[in-house]
Amino acid sequence: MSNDVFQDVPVIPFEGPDSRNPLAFKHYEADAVVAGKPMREHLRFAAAYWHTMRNPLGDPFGVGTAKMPWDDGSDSIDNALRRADVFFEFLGKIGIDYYCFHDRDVAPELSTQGATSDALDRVVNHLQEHQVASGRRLLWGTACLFAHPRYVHGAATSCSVDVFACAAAQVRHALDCTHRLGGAGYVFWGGREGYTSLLNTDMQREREHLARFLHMAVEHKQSIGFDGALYIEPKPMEPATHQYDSDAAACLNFLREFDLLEHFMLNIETNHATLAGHGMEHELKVAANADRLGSIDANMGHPQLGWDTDQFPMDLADATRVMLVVLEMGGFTTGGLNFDAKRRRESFDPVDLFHAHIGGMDTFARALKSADVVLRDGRLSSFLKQRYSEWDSDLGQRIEAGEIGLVELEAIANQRGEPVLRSGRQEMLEGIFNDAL
Ligand code: XUL
Ligand code: CO
Repeated sequence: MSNDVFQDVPVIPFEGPDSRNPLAFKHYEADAVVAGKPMREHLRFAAAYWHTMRNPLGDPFGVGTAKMPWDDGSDSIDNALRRADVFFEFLGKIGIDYYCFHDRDVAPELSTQGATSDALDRVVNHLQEHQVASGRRLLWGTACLFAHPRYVHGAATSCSVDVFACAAAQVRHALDCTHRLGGAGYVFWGGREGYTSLLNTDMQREREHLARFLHMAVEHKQSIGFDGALYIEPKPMEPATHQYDSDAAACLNFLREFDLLEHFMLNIETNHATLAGHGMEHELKVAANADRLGSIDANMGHPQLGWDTDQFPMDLADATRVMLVVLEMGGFTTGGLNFDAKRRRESFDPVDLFHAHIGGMDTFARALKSADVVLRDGRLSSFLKQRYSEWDSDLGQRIEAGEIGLVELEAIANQRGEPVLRSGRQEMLEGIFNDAL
């Protein structure tokens, strides 16, 4: 099954921070124990099939540049099987334990529904053989409900009931494939579940259809005995002008409104947070506070580009903020860090796949260690606790317990006089955080 297309690339070794070898890890040491468990178990890295194997690196102004000598560009099943071989060779050399895919990344869409389904089943069998041979696992699967022209008006939110049925067929099959591969989760990202104009959109009807669709997925999941997590992946826009899953708070509200909350976790992506006008840390905390942080699409945007550039996560401070939330919630269970990231168009050589993933993995290894330092140091958490300590007083406790009303508080406020406030010390705290990096 091996093509050995990456002949010039060794299995990437850990050489430590003094190494100058670009094809070595300086910080990611899979089995080194940090905060009580090996790095690989904390980080649960996954490679995204769509970017690693299928992204030609085009942009709105130019065609793809990626060199993929193993790919003949055809929609043949042989080509699809060969790509899977190359992908698992890549996973083995880079040392990534998990992967994620859309149905249409791994297998072609053919001229009939039956042929397309058969193609997917054949490729999934092949992926399964690779999983067994390598011990690597599926972090999550998903269905591509946004690329084919039939989804121009959306999939579960299409004005066409026939399109809704096509989307249902695709999700049914993708869920079964994910189950068959022992996937730890399944993602819904609503790329076209939204609108470009409210003049032609019945927003409430579309939201109700989306909820019904998700309920069907829950029912199907239960009927086949799939016990992986279901995730919603928030994103505010692009390609739609507005997506119904626009950010973590909107998703939580949607799930609550339609009685879906107990069935779904969130898969939070850094660049989507940026597009929503939030920090990644904000999105993660919103999800974690609701006990709904399931998994992460680890990437980053560009400060000067207002679109989803899906760059590899190389920002140590931001990655440390991510790992702080992950450690504080006790780590991933079904989720992990999926590199939903693509190389720049200028980085077109196959070896750049390695440089990109090494960079992202080393960033998160350092982030894990830095977050552990922050937590063990304890100054930030004790400052936070201290900042709210007045709420531990008798008065604070009575307010929190709902034992006191406006009139009684007015009397207390009049009696106590002007409150004495303490500084928020933001810059001091930022310094403490930076010390840990
Ligand atoms: C698109 C995006 C998707 C999802 C899976 O911005 O992030 O690739 O992660 O459909
Ligand atoms: Co994503």
